Amino acid sequence: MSHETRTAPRICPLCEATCGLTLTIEGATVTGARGDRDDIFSRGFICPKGASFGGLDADPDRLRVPLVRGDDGELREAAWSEAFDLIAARIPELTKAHGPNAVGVVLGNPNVHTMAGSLYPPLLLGALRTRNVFTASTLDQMPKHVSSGLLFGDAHAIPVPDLDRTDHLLLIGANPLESNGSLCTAPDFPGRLKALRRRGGTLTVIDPRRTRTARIADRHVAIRPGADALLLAALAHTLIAEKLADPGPLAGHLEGVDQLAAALVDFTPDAVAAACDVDADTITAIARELAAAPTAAVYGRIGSCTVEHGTLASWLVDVLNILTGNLDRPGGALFPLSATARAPRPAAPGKGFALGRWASRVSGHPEAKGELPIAALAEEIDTPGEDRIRALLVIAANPVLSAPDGDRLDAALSDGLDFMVSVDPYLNETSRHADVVLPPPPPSQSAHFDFAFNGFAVHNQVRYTRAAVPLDDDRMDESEIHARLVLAVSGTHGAPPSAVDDLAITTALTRAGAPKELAAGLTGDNGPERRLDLMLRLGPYGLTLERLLAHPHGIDLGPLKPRVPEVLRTRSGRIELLPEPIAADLPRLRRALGDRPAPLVLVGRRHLRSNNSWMHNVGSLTGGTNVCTLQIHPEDAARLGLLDGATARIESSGGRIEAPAEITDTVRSGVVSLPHGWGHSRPGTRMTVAAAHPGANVNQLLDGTLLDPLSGTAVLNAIPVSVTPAL
Ligand SMILES: Nc1nc2c(c(=O)[nH]1)N[C@H]1C(S)=C(S)[C@@H](COP(=O)(O)OP(=O)(O)OC[C@H]3O[C@@H](n4cnc5c(=O)[nH]c(N)nc54)[C@H](O)[C@@H]3O)O[C@H]1N2
Ligand SMILES: Nc1nc2c(c(=O)[nH]1)N[C@H]1C(S)=C(S)[C@@H](COP(=O)(O)OP(=O)(O)OC[C@H]3O[C@@H](n4cnc5c(=O)[nH]c(N)nc54)[C@H](O)[C@@H]3O)O[C@H]1N2
Ligand code: SF4
Ligand SMILES: [Mo]
Repeated sequence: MSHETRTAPRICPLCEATCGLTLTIEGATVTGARGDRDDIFSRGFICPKGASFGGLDADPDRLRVPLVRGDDGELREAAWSEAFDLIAARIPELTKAHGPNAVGVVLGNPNVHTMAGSLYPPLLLGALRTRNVFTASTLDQMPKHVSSGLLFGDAHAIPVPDLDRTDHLLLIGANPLESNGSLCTAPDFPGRLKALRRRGGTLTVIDPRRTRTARIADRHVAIRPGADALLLAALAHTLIAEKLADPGPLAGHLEGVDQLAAALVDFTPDAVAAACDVDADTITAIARELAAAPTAAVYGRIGSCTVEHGTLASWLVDVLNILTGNLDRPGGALFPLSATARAPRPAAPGKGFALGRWASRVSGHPEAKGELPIAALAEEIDTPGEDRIRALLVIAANPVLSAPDGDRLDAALSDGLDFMVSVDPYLNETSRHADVVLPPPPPSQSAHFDFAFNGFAVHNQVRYTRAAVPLDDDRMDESEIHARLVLAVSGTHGAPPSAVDDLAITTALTRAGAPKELAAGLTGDNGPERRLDLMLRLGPYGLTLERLLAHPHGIDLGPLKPRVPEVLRTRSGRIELLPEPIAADLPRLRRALGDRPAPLVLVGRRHLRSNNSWMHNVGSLTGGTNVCTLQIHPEDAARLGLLDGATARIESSGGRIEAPAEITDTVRSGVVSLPHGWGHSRPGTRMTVAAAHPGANVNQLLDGTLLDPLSGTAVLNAIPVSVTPAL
């Protein structure tokens, strides 16, 4: 291998911002990363995670070849063929003996950051036909999918704020200055917020913490956690009561306007003020500002989703966009149109969105979008009975840390399974239980295309980067890993992986009603590239892979445009403002008006140099302020006799943990905050740096029973806790 220094473009896969990077490569090693100034979308922006691309890529703890559990119970390195032989021997046998639901599938967050994770899981689930499907969505954005499904008939039709053109942004439970944005793909989100203010626009942030985002806002409202649905309902109520609601051209596409007004009648600013701990005048002022702004967008994220009324809050976000005439108009909230989306069809009634077509076996949780709540994964393994999960395929997920009650799940994975596979670069808290670990190559050796995030981007654009470094001889591309997994579980083990891509191509052509001959004309070096080529050709812009390769810094497809009514897939063909499941959940919200608030509740937080549970193993990203401390307001600390740096004991109905106290007035009184993704203290992992500073697993405070009922999403914020100094 030559050791000359060269550069290569690579889209950053580390968060939803999808920045274009320029990697410096010596031999086969990435020695540097900077923002690509020519990238048509990110224009040179980079954050500390992207700048650490080289360290993350070359982490010596990354697995290189498969691990297989031997007869002695220990994991040992094995050949790829041995690993897949084992899967092909065990999974079909288990489904034959116990039925398809005996195999569970867990899909984690990085699947939306890899090509493989977008292209193959649908085929895997199609082959397995199991109902035991769990993903990170039920720790995250499932409420938004459900509300979009009900309002617009398509769970993936999620409007995003038109960040670069709006005059007014109402941002709820999101902290893009640390997270770089979510369900709103916008490289340099901080710069875009500052630009909004520079052009005379206003930013309002609703967050119980004075976050970095709140600090650059015109107005910060430190709401009581968990009360956003009430606040949003009062905003909608005010718009209607003060006759400020004006949906504009959308009016002809709405169903249920009068019913909505009636359903919200109890949620006056006065009625919700105490529960929100926000005075009625402030609520009225926010509603009036929203109505008065030339254009405005309401945007809610984690703090509005992973809460008891997550689906209602997510629904109300778009109700406000609709009532103010901002949905589907420039400067408001619009539906992006990505290059691989299905080409727009003429507007027509659709099939609508069904919830609860089946239920989980043990607790009877309704499915949403074909998924069951990941908070119920452990009980589906450790509760005896027919249809119990006996084998588990875990792809890019670490639910022992990311989901409620890791201790129970840890025990279930250890004692309750006949067979487990992990597709993961690390031996961590979850993958340590696998019988087979299949490690994907580091990102420098993988191609990248954002199938998911282009559909949530604030500007229509498309970019593709091929692997920057050739694949090591003993590694396997993640797409090939996924394709072989599909073959292994479906009894066609031994067929070439390209057979999976060919099947996907034939299916896509049939579905699109396109001529079969198109398949022969596809270009690309491998199956995933040919599939990408097909999706581009069938897509709304009629692009090709060849064109994309000719534009290594991307192709600008223009600002977001109105898409109503073409985007709607409801049965009525209109926006259904008050869908039945929402109406049926509103009495629960009404009852919350009378709840006595818990004296102390816990919320989460993210750090710019961290990402969920898997980036604590890179030295340059850890330490400093990126630590697992319990943030607590000085008044609360004084009342509880807690000193800065002292160990605090945090207890909730689901469990108890300990963490050092960090006294700070950035959290409001009555609120404490812990980050998630910590708790790297279990034996049998291979994450040296992370294990040296393990932190505490905040999700051990939860027992998995607290869910947003409509979406099955775990309640991860606004959890009643008690805090005491540890003795
Ligand atoms: N208390 C609390 N809990 C939370 C949250 C919170 O705010 N508070 N946030 C939730 C949210 S939003 C999410 S999305 C979930 C995330 O939950 P998970 O998806 O379970 O967690 P991650 O830490 O993202 O784990 C990703 C796994 O993928 C592996 N991985 C990394 N890169 C790759 C790759 O290229 N290929 C493959 N195959 N694997 C890879 C990592 O090693 C790791 O094991 O956590 C949730 N948990
Ligand atoms: N650096 C970094 N970036 C990330 C991640 C990461 O772990 N680290 N994770 C990625 C993932 S998977 C996701 S989903 C996104 C998430 O992206 P964001 O949603 O922007 O993430 P958070 O920083 O968790 O912001 C949630 C905010 O909600 C506030 N909050 C908590 N409870 C409530 C409440 O009841 N009401 C209101 N109004 N606010 C509340 C919290 O204080 C917090 O500031 O970030 C992504 N980007
Ligand atoms: S903001 Fe996100 S995509 Fe951009 S460099 Fe940082 S981690 Fe990568
Ligand atoms: Mo997430």
